[in-house]
Amino acid sequence: MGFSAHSENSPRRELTRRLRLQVLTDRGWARGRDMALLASAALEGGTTAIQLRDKVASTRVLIEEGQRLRVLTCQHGALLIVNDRLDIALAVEADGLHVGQEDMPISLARRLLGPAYLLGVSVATLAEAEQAISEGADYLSVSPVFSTQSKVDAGEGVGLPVLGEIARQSPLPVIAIGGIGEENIASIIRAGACGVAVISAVMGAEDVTTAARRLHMAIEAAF
Ligand code: TZP
Ligand code: MG
Repeated sequence: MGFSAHSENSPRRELTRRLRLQVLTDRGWARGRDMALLASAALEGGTTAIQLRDKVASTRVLIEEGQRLRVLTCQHGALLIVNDRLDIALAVEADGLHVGQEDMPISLARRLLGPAYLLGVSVATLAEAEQAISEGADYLSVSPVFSTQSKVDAGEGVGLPVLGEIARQSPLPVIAIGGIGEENIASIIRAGACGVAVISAVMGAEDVTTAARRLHMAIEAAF
């Protein structure tokens, strides 16, 4: 599969469009509901990328879940990104891998993935952004922009000024994650992000489709 930011068929504008609304899977917020059903509901509401993120599931379960998400994302023309696990990204033919600062080094991930996979990198400073760009990232995720309960070790939010500075300096698309919901989405887009990544605002909702639709509309309205 694969979705290259560098190939002729996938110009940056198309990548940017598919980074509008990224929803991360999360077992806690799912509260026992089936992940593929939740993802399907989120995609119905206009989610443009699903990120498979699970720190506890077995490799076998991750592959099964990833394969189901692969089918769903293809049906909706959405991206499938895998958090941290390069082996799972390859095994399920995802579009890309997302790594944080404590995960596999960016240049090594790029080398193992080859050019056909997207590589997203979480950054909190301009220096981290510069390093990610020089080592082969395709997009940056400023993380966390606001403080959040969804990631225990996320730390304090870096705030809108840091997001704005990274977005201004970056030649790559920049999205934002952490504490984002309908109420602050416009400020994120106005600061320069091309999209957002969320957990609780969609995965925590009773009506996941409506939650995603409202976020998607708020993003589009902010441009
Ligand atoms: N990385 C930085 S913040 C975060 C992750 C995975 C959690 C975002 O969750 P929420 O509920 O959208 O704040
Ligand atoms: Mg990580």
